[in-house]
Amino acid sequence: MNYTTIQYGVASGIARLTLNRPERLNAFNAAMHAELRDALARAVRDGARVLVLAGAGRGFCAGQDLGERQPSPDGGRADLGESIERNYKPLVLALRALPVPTVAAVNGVAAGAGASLALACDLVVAARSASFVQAFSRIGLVPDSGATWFLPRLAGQARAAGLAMLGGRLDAATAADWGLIWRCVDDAEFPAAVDRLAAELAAGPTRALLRTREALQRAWGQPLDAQLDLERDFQRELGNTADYAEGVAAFAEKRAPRFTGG
Ligand code: LHQ
Repeated sequence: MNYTTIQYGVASGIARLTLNRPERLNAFNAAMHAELRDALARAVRDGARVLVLAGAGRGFCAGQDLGERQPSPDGGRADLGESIERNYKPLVLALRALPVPTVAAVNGVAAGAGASLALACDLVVAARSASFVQAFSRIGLVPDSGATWFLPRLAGQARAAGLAMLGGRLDAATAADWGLIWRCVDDAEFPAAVDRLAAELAAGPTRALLRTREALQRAWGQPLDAQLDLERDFQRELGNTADYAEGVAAFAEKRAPRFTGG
């Protein structure tokens, strides 16, 4: 598939996927959804060990392209549920299930479903000038693409309600203070910080990182006893991997491990 709304490339185990409609702050249209789905699957086929999601130009992603989903002239009966069913839900689930760690490199404003997309990634690093906007209430909608699930879990109920109901801009530094994202870095250091993070994850014990994602996610929905069982099962599995053997050998030999993801 040829891409017209995203840029895609893989090098040194790092797949970089850049939303590329800068004149619309990288808002989603139907083509971008199709290309994103294609590129996520391609990154795995290309042997990537980490996926970095970023935006071209001054924004990260402004959510749904509002020019494409206008209310119908006869009284606002556009079926937005269909957009979610067909595009947003599969995208969020595909990201959460991607068999490599994911990084959202939030270079600028992330609004509406664009913010949800970032929060669906394993780690979110944002430039200090970036911001997060739960734009939905401003246009009479409910937060979607997982926002009502992510926000209270990450930032707590009170902050989730303020963000979602008021729809104001949250600057990247406050987003980091509130635990919504992993880190906020100065703009000048942002590209290098993203590269370092991506390289570290690409050289990591991929299977262990994926089981870590899964364990952290399942912890939200089950009691401690069940979580301890899950950790036991994952540890049992990972104890038989080449990466565990390598990690222990590297420790004994006082050198950095060379993980292969196996
Ligand atoms: C845009 C957009 C945009 C088109 C900026 N569309 N052009 C799911 C199911 C189905 C349908 C409904 O939606 C959903 C999920 C959602 O994502 S709903 C939420 C949709 N997104 C929004 O409501 C955000 C709308 N945008 C904004 O509020 C602002 O643009 C933000 C806060 C993102 C950035 O503000 P500024 O930095 O001041 O930039 P700007 O407003 O000047 O935008 C720059 C250009 O980008 C401008 O075009 P222009 O031709 O005037 O230069 C905007 O019209 C365009 N743009 N967002 N979502």
